[in-house]
Amino acid sequence: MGWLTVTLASIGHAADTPTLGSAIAAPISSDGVQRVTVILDSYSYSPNHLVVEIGKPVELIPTSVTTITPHNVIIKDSFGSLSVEQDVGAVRTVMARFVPTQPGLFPFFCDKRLWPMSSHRGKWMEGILEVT
Ligand SMILES: [Cu+2]
Repeated sequence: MGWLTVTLASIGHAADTPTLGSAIAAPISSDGVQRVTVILDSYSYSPNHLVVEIGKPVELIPTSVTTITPHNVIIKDSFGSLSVEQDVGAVRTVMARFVPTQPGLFPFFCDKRLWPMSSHRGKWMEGILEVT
């Protein structure tokens, strides 16, 4: 405790809160899918406030612009209706499909970490999925 605890805690809290950007509504394609690209960088998602409609399929296209650091996208809720866990390697573009069935605000985040640093979520690599 003491010095070490304080030092690690201060590393893990470079910022006070994540800064949410404008709410971006996922556009609905002609095939009825809400398709949206999210750019991953160290340590951010852009956009980081996504709005999707309940009951319609969502195709999330995480696209990494980092050259080394792996990231991921995790979205879970207490109802078990959301269960996304998608790795996104450096410079990779991947896809995660799901159908939101519960309205609400759900955090999405990256839990990758380089020990003993805090997780990327601890560096505020997180956002909000708003299901309306
Ligand atoms: Cu990450």
